[in-house]
Amino acid sequence: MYIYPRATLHLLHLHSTKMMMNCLQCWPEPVIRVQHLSETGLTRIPERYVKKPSDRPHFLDSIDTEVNINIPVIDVQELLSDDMSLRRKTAALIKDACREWGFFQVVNHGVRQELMERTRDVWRQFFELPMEEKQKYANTPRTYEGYGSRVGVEKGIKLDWCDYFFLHYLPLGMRDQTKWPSFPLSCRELVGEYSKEVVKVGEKMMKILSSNLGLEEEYLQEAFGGEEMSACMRINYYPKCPQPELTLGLSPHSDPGGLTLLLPDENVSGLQVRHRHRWLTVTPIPNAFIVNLGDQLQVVSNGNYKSVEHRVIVNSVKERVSLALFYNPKGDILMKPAEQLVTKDHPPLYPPMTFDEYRLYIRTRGPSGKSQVDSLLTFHQ
Ligand SMILES: O=C(O)CCC(=O)C(=O)O
Repeated sequence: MYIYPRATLHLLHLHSTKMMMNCLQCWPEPVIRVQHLSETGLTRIPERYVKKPSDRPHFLDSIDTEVNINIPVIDVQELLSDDMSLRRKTAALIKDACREWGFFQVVNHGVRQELMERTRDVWRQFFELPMEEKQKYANTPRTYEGYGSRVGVEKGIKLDWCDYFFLHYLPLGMRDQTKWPSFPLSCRELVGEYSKEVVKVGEKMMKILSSNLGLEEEYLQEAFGGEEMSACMRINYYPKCPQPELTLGLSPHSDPGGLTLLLPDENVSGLQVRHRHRWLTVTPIPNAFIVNLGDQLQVVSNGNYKSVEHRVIVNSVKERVSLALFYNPKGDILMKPAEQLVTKDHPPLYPPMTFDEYRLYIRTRGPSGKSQVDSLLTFHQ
């Protein structure tokens, strides 16, 4: 049996109590919409968005001029096949992609192309609405639901060049459709239909990820709370930026939850994945979802899976829209390494913690690379 050092637990406890107390009901400074800034036609971005030189995108670094590297593209249709060997072959491709990249694109996933396109279009129309209409949904750091322009609640932090809309889809008790845009008229209906279909893809992926760890197919889903798992969506809107070389649309981060299924902009790339110390720009494949592993899978798999750092660059020519569906654990159950993956030689790397506690921790500072999940690592006596 492994004992988590008291100091670690104490630190976590202190940290979360302090965070709870600090967690604001409103943002620490007036919120400025990035889209508004962009539309004023400014030629220099405000200081708040200028990253320090080491955090700026180095455009040459992100483009491999010799070879065109992309994250793996996996056809998942065969996961439904009756032929066991075809299913195993696809599962093996996913296993390799998880080990080498933590990111991959899936095609033939079963979500209708027309549903994907309409949902993305409806969000594009939402961001094109007059500001007064969008402001009706302005969010606060209490639940983050609604129209937002920052993540971290610490006063004075650097900001990203992005506005977003955040909503809860599951569990049902957290779904409040009155907080979703009522205009465009089809928005609520499309979001419901789209999320239902994408969650099904997430369920399928969780089974494969479980089996690939040598666990029962249902293990990860159960660890996430079974039918009470949670799912939320963040629709990102990256306006045109006059000085894209100085800022980022989204700072480096790993996703705090389980799995992310991202529908990127079909016309504008921007997502970069850190791979072997380099930032690589993902080239989206039409009608694919970009799947990546989050911190909770790193925790439950006891480090066998790694969440991977990613960020978003912006450009001066075209705005970009992306839809991220986060497949997450239920908020109040303890997430900890699976016992089957803990041995004498491979002790538990992470202390038990609920996803709600962890997310609060993340939201204090906003995106911070992999420092947050890494700070949970326990040291064994
Ligand atoms: O816009 C993208 O391509 C990535 C978005 C993302 O990383 C996020 O919403 O967490």
